Amino acid sequence: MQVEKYTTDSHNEALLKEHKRRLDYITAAVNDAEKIIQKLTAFQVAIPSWALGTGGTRFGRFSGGGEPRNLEEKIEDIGLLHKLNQSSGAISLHIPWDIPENASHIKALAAQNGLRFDAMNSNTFQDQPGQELSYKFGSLQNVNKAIRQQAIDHNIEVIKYGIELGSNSLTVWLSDGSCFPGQLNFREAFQHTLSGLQEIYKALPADWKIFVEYKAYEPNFYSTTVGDWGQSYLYSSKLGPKAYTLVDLGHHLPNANIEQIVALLLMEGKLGGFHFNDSKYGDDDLTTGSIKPYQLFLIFNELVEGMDAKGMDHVSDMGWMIDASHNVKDPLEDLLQSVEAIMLAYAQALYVDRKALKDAQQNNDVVAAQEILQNTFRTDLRVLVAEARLRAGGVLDPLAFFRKEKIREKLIKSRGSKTVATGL
Ligand SMILES: [Mn+2]
Repeated sequence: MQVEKYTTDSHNEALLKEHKRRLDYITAAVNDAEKIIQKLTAFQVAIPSWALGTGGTRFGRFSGGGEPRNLEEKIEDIGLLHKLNQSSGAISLHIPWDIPENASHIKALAAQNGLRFDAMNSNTFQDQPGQELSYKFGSLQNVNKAIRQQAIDHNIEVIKYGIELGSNSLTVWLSDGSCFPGQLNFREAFQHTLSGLQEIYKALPADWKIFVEYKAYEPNFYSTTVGDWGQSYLYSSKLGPKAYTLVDLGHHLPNANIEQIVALLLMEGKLGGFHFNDSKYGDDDLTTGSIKPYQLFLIFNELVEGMDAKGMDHVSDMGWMIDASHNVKDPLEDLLQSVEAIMLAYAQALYVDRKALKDAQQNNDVVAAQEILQNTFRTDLRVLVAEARLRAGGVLDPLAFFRKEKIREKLIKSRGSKTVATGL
């Protein structure tokens, strides 16, 4: 779907005067606004190939129409998002939902859309048509060696696809676990999983990373073999320097202190990837920042502080991705909202007065520490995010543009109203 330059130009022109007024106000009030804008311009969040369609639950799925019918159209959708916000310049592929049949063609198409390939995602949580052995009782943890081998081989195949596309990381999320007490020998399940991951690790190219994603429960409801950050950390430290823990915001038990988890993993040099979403009750996969924006800010506060303490590059030293599902919203509008929330939380974290916070902590001044964080959170920095977008060639108000240009209607017209994208 092509967006003509004159449409973005006239959109920006119409909003420019008010934008400048707000920008002047905030740059006068905020120290280092220019530095924040530059960091925002560089920051990119990957969009997974399974997030372009309407999501569903086990009860149903209500497609909105115009969904991408193949990988090429998914790349075009992400290219469109990136064109509007200039912050979605990467795609994360899921195998086998989105196998790149012709890698050089897919690579070229992504490049045309200004996208690079983020982490590759394997799938041993479903049985595929024609698959010889079933993952019903787990993949890498399975008591059957042949099933474990099948899961190892699949992950190695995913790495091969990733090499062809120029990706440099593999995310392994296992649904392995048990639904009932007694079903599983925990130690044996761990050992099997570890040796499977070790085989996959051996197949990684020298400059690749492997991310071990954890999840507290679902689809298994009694135990999960990579159930929390401690277990993920055990695997990633036993595997070696190319292995990292991946934090998905929705994969914790209720009220877990995710900002503290992030801080400690960064301290140990073992946080490699991050999946954004939001939730009220479980792994709800809702729009990032829609339920707990303050928590998102607190997490970003630890991310920025922890990465700076290690001298890490905010853009390239972490795999940033949205991992959400869109049950009732237009997926593209939902993704625009998520990216906006992420950029805003990042901007706020960059704006925290580190020295003042450190002083408050050293003096046990609890009130001052809270004031510093909450004053930052309550400062409206949205105009800095918009300015970064504008400078990079995007539009001032992506959602308004999407609606005014009737982009979904155009997609339905060209793709049809009954299309269903592969994915969740
Ligand atoms: Mn995830």
